[in-house]
Amino acid sequence: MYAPAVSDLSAELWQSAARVLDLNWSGDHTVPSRRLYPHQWSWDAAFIAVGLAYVNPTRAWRDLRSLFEAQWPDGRVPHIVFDPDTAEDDYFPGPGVWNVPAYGRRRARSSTGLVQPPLHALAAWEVYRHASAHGAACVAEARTELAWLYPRLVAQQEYLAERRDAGGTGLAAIVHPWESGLDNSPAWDTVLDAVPADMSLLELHRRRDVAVTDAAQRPTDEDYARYIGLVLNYRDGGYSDTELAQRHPFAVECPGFNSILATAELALAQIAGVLGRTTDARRHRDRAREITAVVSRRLWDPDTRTFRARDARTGRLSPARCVSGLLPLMLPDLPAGQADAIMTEIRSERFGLPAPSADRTAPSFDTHRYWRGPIWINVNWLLRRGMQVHGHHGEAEELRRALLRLVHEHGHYEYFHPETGQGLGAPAFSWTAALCLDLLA
Ligand code: 2M8
Repeated sequence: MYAPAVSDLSAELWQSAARVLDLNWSGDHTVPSRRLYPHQWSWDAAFIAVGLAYVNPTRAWRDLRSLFEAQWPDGRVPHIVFDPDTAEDDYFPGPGVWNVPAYGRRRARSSTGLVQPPLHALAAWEVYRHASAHGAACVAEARTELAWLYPRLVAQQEYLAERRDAGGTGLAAIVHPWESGLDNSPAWDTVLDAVPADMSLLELHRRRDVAVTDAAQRPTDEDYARYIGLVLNYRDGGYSDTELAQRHPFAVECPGFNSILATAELALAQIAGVLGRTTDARRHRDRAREITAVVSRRLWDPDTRTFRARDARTGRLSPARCVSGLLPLMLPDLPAGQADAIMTEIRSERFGLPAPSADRTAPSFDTHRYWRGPIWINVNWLLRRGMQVHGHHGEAEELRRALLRLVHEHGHYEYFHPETGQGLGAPAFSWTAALCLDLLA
């Protein structure tokens, strides 16, 4: 294991982060948190691999492989892969609700039918990039793993580009707030207003999250009634994406999700280059530019000079300013005027560094409730990459230090109070720990 030259304080943080990842290793994959999320989550696996690249690259590859072994024949990578050794009651909604066959060949692990932001190509590229620090055997392993993953990563992109283009515009639509990774973000409020909240669903199904963590820090029962209603509608349609906008009440183009989709194409271009696939590399770069152009045109609100989520059914932009609207900063081909506008928004009283998950000045801002205000390390890590892409190195460094300070003072929590820094949600949270390793390196 190699550790960078760091101060004592950083050494302490490095060790505690590595310990969290060990604690959450199941023997096959890393869980986000033992109590709250006892299965494997899709974009968590990507963030976790970024951190494992420093302390245990073999495990990073195992995590990604584990997830992709549960990939559906249509290319979708499920948002949760269930651990068959975990009881149905340990997470809600568990495998019994989703009723999905186990696609994986290695072990019978069933999954959900939803997806999450496709961050895995970037993660695979990062793990590969760091392999040389661990020696020749590790480089050889990384090449084998990249070759195994590449066609699967391409299939994941094709699923999103072809089956999820609900608006016919060239962007991928999400069919559930869970697919954004930013579950109860105010970005979905106006769309969800039109989705019935059938509270009787919560009599049939008992929430598990509020039994193991503070309900004031989680989505509300009304949110959950809508979440479950959407799951049942998508499930009962056979998880089909045909005529989504007509058949399903939630089809939204999220600026964060689509910026990650384009970033994945850029990472795939790098991977294709390593694998000697020059024509494919060029195709991935072209795709990244195409997606960027549509994000720039379709999700931009010229009046407020911000990016917003768009309802693919009505064509309306969300009125809420959220952290997802800052993520197009990750795109190198974003027009300079739009990148500058994002930086202006970050520096404004509405956000600041580290960025909270939603506009601090909005009436919906809630310092405790999950994706409606608290600070999350993962989206700030993505923002920092965006700052580096657009040459804002001073602010990227300021953000890096602020994130490390937050975790050092308060622990490896799932999210943090945007005013006091208090740790919220689950302690010993995997992506917080994993990304700390990257921020320290
Ligand atoms: C949260 O979402 C899950 C549902 O997928 C939940 O609340 O039960 C989100 O923060 C999501 O982004 C994350 O991937 C997941 C596991 O950490 O938890």
